[in-house]
Amino acid sequence: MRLIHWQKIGHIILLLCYCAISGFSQFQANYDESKIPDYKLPDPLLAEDNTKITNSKDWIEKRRPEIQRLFQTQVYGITPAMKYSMTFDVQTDQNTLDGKAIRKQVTLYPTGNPQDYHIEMLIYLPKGVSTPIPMFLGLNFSGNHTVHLDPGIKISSHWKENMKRSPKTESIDPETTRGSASSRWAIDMILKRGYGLATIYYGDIDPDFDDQFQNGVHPLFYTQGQTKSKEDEWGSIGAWAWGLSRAMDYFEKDPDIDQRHVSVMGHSRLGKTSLWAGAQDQRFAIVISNDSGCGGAALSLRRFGETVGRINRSFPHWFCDNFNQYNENEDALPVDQHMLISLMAPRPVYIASAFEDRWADPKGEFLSGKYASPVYQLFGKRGIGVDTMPDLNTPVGHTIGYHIRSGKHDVTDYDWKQYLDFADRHFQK
Ligand code: GTR
Repeated sequence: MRLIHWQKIGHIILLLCYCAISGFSQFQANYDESKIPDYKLPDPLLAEDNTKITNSKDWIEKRRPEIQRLFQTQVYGITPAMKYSMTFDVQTDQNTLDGKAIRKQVTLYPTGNPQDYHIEMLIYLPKGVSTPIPMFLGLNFSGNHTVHLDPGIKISSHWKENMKRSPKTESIDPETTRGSASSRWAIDMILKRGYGLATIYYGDIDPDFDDQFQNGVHPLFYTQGQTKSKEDEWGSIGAWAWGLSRAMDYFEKDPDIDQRHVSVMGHSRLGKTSLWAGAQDQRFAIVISNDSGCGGAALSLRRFGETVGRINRSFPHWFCDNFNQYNENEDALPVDQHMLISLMAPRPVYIASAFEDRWADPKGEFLSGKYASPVYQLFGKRGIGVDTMPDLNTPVGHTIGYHIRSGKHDVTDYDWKQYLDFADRHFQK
């Protein structure tokens, strides 16, 4: 009798341990503002030695590097320095999209050796423009060939390999997927407004699944004997952001492109990525986050919708291992996402939310912009310029732009129109 009793208790303890560790199955997102725990955001303007930062010089020389280091070691992981000389091949078609565009397809060889690794970039430029063209750059989820029906877009070999991984997708005929994501890429509108668009399939840089970083670009950077990223080294978001910087390296060599006016844009996990790319690489003139949510623009300390613990358990490969320390332990975070936004200063940054995208915490995304604004003031710039969230479909902001549009987690023409207006304003077009 006694034995049975202890066995039962043992089983209950095991079950409780399992639940605590997995935490996952029972995760219940909080969507109630009144249930958000009290929290205190770290102050972007308070340096680690407790001095208050009051001017842009101290921000640039002292505080910014501190914050960047914390995001590197605690959140996204350190990105290795580029130790190779990248080379590339370009295929140009002067007459695509019914004569409206020039299409370039650029194969990037990050190590300089085509045998090691390659990444395919698709570029559309408006035709008939004699000056270098300002650009939007963004990673895509489903292959370059899905952004437009254009039959000339190459289908990436990495995309084909990724499709083979699942019985659900292995027999898909790639031709039937052309243009399937075109509603997210307002290519006609972008070209009409005088901008170019460049995009790369994110799986070309690092396939989006947890394989302890055996594929993608990570192994190119392992030191002798290393087989996976260390706790403070880059995960997939770090690698995707690195890929965006390689696109920028190419832009610097293409005289058709105005590399001083490149806006890096991303949606969702790729919005987290555009922010991290913009934070690390100041060559990006404008940074745009579309519905980036947890680990992107949303404040982690609010614990509204997706949380740090939930994201790390669902996607163990996105951030660095050190970020796991903050699972259900957000109060210990030395940074929150308003400080990621502050790393863009004084460059313009745009944060977009969608009303039905509660998982991404629209209010937390807005507040990041608001609480990054004091850093912009050091540069004599107005940040978001309002205290409370604007009405639906009513963009606000100065150097930090913000809107919440009606509808779901997605990228729509409405979003693109705001990004184009924002770029026109800041590039004085
Ligand atoms: C969700 C994830 C979000 C967001 C989204 C996406 O499953 O929880 O953080 O990034 O995926 O990238 O589509």
